[in-house]
Amino acid sequence: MRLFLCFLFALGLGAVCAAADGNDGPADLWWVRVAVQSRAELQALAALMEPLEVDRAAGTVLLLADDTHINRLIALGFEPIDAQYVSVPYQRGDGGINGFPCYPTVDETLAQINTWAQSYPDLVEVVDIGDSWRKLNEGMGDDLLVLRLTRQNQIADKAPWFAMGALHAREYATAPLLTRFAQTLLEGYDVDPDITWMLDHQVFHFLLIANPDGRREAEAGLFWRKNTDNDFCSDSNDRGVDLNRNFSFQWGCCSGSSGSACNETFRGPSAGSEPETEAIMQYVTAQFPDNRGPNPEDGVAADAAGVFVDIHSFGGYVLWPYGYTVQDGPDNAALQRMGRKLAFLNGYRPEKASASFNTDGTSDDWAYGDLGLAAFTFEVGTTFFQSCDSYEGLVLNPNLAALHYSARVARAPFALPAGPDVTPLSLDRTHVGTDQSVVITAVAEDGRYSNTNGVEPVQPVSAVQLTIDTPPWLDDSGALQFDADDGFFDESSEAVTLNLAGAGLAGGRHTLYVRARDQNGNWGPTSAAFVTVQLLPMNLLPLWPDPVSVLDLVAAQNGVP
Ligand code: 0X9
Ligand code: ZN
Repeated sequence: MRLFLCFLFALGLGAVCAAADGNDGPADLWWVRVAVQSRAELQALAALMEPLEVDRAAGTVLLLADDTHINRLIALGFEPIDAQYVSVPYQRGDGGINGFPCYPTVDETLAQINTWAQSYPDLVEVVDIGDSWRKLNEGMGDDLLVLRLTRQNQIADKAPWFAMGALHAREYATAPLLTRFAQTLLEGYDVDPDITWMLDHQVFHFLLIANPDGRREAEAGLFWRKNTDNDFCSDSNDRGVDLNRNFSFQWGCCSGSSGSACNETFRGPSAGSEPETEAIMQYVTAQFPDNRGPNPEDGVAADAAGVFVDIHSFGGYVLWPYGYTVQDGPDNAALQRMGRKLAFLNGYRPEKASASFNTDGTSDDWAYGDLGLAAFTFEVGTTFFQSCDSYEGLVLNPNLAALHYSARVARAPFALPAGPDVTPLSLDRTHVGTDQSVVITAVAEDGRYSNTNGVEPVQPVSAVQLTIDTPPWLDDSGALQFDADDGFFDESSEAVTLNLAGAGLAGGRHTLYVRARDQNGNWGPTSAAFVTVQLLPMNLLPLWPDPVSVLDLVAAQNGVP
């Protein structure tokens, strides 16, 4: 069961709720500021957990705390003043592939999808997009399930984002990485401001396991790559079609695949012959706009929406189309720019997919070549059966950061990566009275590119703006402007500040949207923060209700009579 602990602020006008998972899963982490009255109190607190920042003048201490810590703090009579969500820490599930407990099996992944559908009915839809080869031909096998995430609301024009894992069965880390990314989205809704606006205004399509038949063979320990189509190289462990050579754009064109059935890169008998590739192409075509012009040399419009990511392993690359030819496509500069941005985040090498050798019939060439989507292949990790230690230590977090970025630009992936990032964005308080201001600081940074393969040009930041409750891509006419801390917008990295008065804002939680522009006029992606406006002046309110009632509240929330 999932319980919620709420920290009540100032007569309950604002509340921050932490999901307390009991034994069900990981606990959320919070930055919590706690009031301390004396050195002795601080000492007592330090015995419990590490004070990260002590402000003696204000009598506050900053802590990193999970729900258990927070319960303990409250029980000891400490007063949490504010709390800011950090993240849900990663925790291995039970089970997993034999010898690799960090990688959920096909069965576990499909069960997880259905569990999430039950737990998050306002965010999750499960779409059966077709059958695997075995299900279609042998009566066993699996449905191809898309985990579709978006907040059910009235918002129109949602930008689409698609990712798939395990198209190549043996690439163990791929599906778990995406599963984990989906989990961060689900658990971050209404808690993390960026995840909240993304789920409000975008749709995420996860085909976590694109090749379940092959994956089941790989789970049994075989280095299985293809699907299990038994019409080719029949009844052997080399049977099947390489699904990443079977997509219908430039299929078999360019010596980038094999016509021999037992080969690893066997392209199949015809373009899109396999049920898995057919289902993917049909689904993606139905869910995404067609951004292509009538001629192959027509580029995609700068404001075109749609990101497509295919996760593979291994090698440490961020690849973009085309793979079938060494010629640059019409949008190569934009794809390269976004590729360098993604590579900055996951630390990999950004390359056009044909850099080392040609491949034809791949998923990314199809998604870009046919539909004009910003399509990328990540080659994560250093081996197919990546150990859990290196997956958790090296692969997971940098790739979650890259995926998160790919999602934040889904509305205009051919344009937004040219603009500056706003990072970090911070507020000096999460709750503000109507007689107070909140000081918003940020760094706008235009140069967050990997320059390990060519150098991406960078421009000075020219403006940073804030809109309240309306995302800037919908309407920025009422935007407030940040000041450059050094007085001038003339560098590619600018520290900026804006004082936002609580006066005039309605009570309750607001979303602050911040974005920056460079001197070429390119806006970067939006970063958001939450602030809660207290209708009465903060200094007239007690900071915390009577401790006994708080303990009662926590007990009640935990079902203790
Ligand atoms: O060969 C492939 O399909 C990919 N490598 S893997 O080891 N995962 O099999 C590379 C594909 C490169 N080409 C494109 N991304 N277009
Ligand atoms: Zn692969």
